[in-house]
Amino acid sequence: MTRIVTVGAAQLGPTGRHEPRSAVVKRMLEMMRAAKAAGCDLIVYPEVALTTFFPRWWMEDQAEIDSFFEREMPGPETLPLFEECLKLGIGMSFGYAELTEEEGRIRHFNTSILVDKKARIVGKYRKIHLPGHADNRSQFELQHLEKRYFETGNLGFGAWRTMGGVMGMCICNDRRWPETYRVLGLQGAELIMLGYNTPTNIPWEPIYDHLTDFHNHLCMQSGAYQNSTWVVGVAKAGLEEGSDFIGGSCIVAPSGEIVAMASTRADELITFRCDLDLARHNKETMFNFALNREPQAYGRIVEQKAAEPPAEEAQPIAEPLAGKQAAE
Ligand code: CDV
Repeated sequence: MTRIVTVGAAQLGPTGRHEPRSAVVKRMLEMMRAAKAAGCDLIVYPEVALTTFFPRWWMEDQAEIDSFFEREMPGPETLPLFEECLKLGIGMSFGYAELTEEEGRIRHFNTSILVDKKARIVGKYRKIHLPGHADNRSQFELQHLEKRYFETGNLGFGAWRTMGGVMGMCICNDRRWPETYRVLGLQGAELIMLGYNTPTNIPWEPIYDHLTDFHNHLCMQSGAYQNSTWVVGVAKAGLEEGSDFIGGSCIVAPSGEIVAMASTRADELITFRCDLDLARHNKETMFNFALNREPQAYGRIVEQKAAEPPAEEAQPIAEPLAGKQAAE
C-alpha cells in the first residue's frame, strides 16, 4: 500500500520593502496553480512569506513595525489564497508575522499555518527558537532582530492528522534543533514543513558563513532520518533589500536523502510524490521509539537549559598502569 502526498515546495525569490502583499499573493497564486497542474496535494511556502524579511532593520515606530504583521488570517489580501485552495482542492502552508490580542495584550508571533484541501486552517504553529538579538547593533548594515519583534511561540510543536498523514510544522531556526524534530517525531509526524529566511552572512558570527548551505541541508536531513519523516524546507531566496538569502529549498525523504532541490534563488516550484508509508519503515525498525528509546537517560534535555560541563577535573576510576612513567 502507498499513501502518496504530492508536495510542492514553493520557493520565493526576494520581496522588496514596499512591495504590496497583493503582488506577493499573485506570485503565490501562480505557483499554486502550477503545483496543482503538477498533481500536488499540498503546497508549502516560506517563513514570513507575505512581506520582506523585516527583522533585518532596527525600527522604533510601532506602527511601522506592525505594518509587516497580519491582524487576521485570512485578511482581505490573503483571502485569495484560501479561495484558490478551495477551488483547486489543494492544501497549503505558509508563514507570516502574526499580530494578535491574547491575555488582554497585543502579541507578535512568527507564525505558520496549515490549511487543508477545503481551505480550513487545521494547524497553527508559532516559532519557538527565535534567532538573532533584541539590541540595536547599528554597526551592522543588516541585523537580525527576531528577538525584538517576536515573542517565543506559545503553542508548542503540534502535529495534525490531515490530508492522509500526520503533519507537523516548524520555522527556520527551529530546523537546527534536534528537539524540534523529536517532539514532532514523538507525535508520529510523517511530514514536517518549514520555511526559512537564511542569510549567507551573519555579521556578528561569520565563522561558518561559508558552510551556510551545508548546514541548512545537514540539519534537515538528520532530522528526517532520525525521526523517519519527510521534511519539506522552503526558502525565501536571493538578494532581498541587501540580504543575500540562500536557496536550496528541498524535499528530504525519511532516509535522509534529498529527493528534490531548487536550483535557482528565485520563485521556483519543486515537487515530489512523497509516499508517507516510507516513513513507516524506520519508525518500525531502527527508530522504533517504543522499543528503543531510553527516556530515563534523557532527563537533562528538559531539566536543563544551558550546558553544564563537569566542574572538577576527572578522577581516575582505575589505574591499571599505576607507577609507570607517562610520556611528557
Ligand atoms: N529566519 C531565521 O530563523 N534565520 C536564521 C539565521 C539568522 C541563522 C536561521 O537559522 O536560518
